[in-house]
Amino acid sequence: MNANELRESILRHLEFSQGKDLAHSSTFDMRMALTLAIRDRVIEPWFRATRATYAAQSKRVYYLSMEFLIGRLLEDAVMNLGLTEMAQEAVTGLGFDFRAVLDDEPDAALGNGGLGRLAACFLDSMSTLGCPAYGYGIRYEHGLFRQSFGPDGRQVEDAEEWLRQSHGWEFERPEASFRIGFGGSVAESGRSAVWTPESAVMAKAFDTPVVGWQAKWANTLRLWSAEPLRAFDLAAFNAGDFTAAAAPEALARTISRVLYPDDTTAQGKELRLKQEFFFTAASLRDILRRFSAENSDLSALPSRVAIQMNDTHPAIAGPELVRLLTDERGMEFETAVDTARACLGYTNHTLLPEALERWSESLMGAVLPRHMQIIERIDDLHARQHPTRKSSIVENGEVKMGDLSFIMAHRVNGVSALHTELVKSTVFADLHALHPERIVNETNGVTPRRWLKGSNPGLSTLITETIGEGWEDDLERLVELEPAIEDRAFRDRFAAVKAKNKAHLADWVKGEMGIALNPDAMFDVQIKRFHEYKRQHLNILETIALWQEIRQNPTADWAPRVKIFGGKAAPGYVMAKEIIHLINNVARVVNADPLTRDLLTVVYPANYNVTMAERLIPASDLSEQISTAGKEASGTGNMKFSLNGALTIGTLDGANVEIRELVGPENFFLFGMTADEVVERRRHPDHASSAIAASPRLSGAIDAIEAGTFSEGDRGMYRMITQNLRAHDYFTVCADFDSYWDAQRRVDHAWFDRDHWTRMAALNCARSGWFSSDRTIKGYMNDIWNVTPMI
Ligand code: GLS
Repeated sequence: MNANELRESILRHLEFSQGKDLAHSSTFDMRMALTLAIRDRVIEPWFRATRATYAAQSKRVYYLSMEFLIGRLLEDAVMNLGLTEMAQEAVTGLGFDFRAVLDDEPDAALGNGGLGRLAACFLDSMSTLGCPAYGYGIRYEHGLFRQSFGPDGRQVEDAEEWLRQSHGWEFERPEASFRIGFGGSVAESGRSAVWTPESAVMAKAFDTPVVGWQAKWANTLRLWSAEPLRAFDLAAFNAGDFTAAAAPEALARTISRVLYPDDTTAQGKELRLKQEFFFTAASLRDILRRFSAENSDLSALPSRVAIQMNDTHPAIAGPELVRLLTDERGMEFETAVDTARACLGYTNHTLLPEALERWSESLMGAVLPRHMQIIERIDDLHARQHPTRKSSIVENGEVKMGDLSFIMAHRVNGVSALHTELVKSTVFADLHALHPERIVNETNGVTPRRWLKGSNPGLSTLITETIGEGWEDDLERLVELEPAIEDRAFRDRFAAVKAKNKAHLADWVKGEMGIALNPDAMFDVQIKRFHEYKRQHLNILETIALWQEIRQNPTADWAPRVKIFGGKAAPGYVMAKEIIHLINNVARVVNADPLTRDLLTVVYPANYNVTMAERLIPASDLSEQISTAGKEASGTGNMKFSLNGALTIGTLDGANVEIRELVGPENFFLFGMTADEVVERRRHPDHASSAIAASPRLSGAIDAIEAGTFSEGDRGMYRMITQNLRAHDYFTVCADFDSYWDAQRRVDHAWFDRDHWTRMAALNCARSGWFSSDRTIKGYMNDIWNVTPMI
């Protein structure tokens, strides 16, 4: 395709898809026309990949996930097709600002955080590697809520409206519709049973093609939307009861209406269970339909189908697949369990006890009566096969979805080396002892296309000029940068790229928030969901202590810093919202202080999302990865920062451990207790108070909060935070404070030798190639799915 053809294609879509002529087209019209012109280019690789998969009768991967945090798609697709310059030329030539057109696309926030973004990176890698795959999820009408801050600095939540404008990427597939039932009764007859649901909705498919790097392959993201069986109750309408007339539709649509805004917290809500069953059941029906079109022998299922359960959210896939194989296809129960297990894999993403899903037996029995029976039979079978096991799936009136997933999967994986070891030694210790071959590790990764090539064009150009092309899908080639890093000229260019990215970010912050940032200051960034274990409060306490110390000694040699925060708190998570509230008010006070103005600034732009991450990460100097050791399963933001040449200050938690090993301990600012030390330290009832008593800086910071310094004299405002720190401090903020402070001063010290800093930053980039999600997906393909690449 040449620039002229692209231009013609855009004009054609403006006219025939948008119904506009160029003169009257809006930015939206241009964005839609460009999207459709680009989508047209994706069709060829998409069809080619589908045909090749059918022709080779190859095994397919089905990635079942409640969340796909895909963000914007246009810029990524244009880049993967190699059309960036051409598209820019065409759009500019038609009188539009290319950046503004790209920025017009809503950020599809169909996920909460790391778990959902990982699924999106995996889609990109599976398409890049030529792994035949489908992503299956829910087409939420409203993604993660939009965050703003009230005048008092508190988080305000509003519904997110990504589907308000039509979504140019998707294809509606009304022929792929399945009836999904809930409740009702079960009639047993001999070996099988007949489930008669009490209510049902239709699951209708919407397909988005996912094109890989250089368009060698494309897969499908299939999202299910819930629709009523009967849209409208005409009798009720004719009788004048308009509300009743609309009721069936409203009720059905509720199922795919909103994404649960909770990360790492189990939701004991009936609607959530229905959402989980809804998309899992529709996906399995679709998988079996596709299988049966090519095969008549169900025993071949595991050789053609690999189903990955992304966390326990699709865990009902085990019993549902057994039900489909037995009740609907006549397979014998034990054979069905073995067949299902040979297809299924389960990824565990967290050890937090509150996040391990459990459903009450009574709710499960009411919503999915047949599945409850099957779960009990699976439990019995496992107990018979392993009589030494002390616990069971159903216990104390609850169904433990983690145990169910483990027992129904042939492989269970953790998401970083440390996390996998903890999976073995804690939550699944007893099951691991019975099935020692089942747990494997697949350390997370991120797609270098979006997180380096697309979001950091300056650094990408420098890399290509230094080591040549081809690193985008062979990221370990970044090590070839190492000899160049010894060169002062290269380091200067590396530093210049960072400086430019920072200047861009500073412009954006000025425009969004009216705050002027000193672009020569260190940009110190913590962006992620708000959770006590992630310890944004540790960061803000250190900020307060630093502010106090600068005030006492303003002429000392301080490294100027901009502390940047970003992230949302679950609407029901009061403590996390209080931490947000505190950060905003510390920012208000600190930024107004003329004594510290040039040395310390705190900014917290609202509504952090994928698009904002793409803006912030390339402009960061310091990456805050400061979770309580043992609590962050992996992290993936940590990898993106390191890849973009930010240094990490962090604990030995999640994938930080592997990052530090790979980039070298001398290029990483380590602090804090290890996971074992945290457990040991918590045994001392005074672990927090003794740490506070021993640290004048920490007590000074807590005292300032309690004196009303950040709450206009209101001494009780942040009682919830300070009392928790003084009394329980489960996440050991106090015990780690001094170590964190010292590490931050090592950071300051390193910052003064800017050339050395740049050297460390460049080494972080050069040694981060292993964190490509391509490497992760190859691991899944080999260790779990037994699928070979098609390209
Ligand atoms: C999470 C973990 O908290 C992250 O550490 C991890 O990187 C991510 C992807 O594996 O999964 N688990 C979770 O429930 N939400 C996450 O982001």
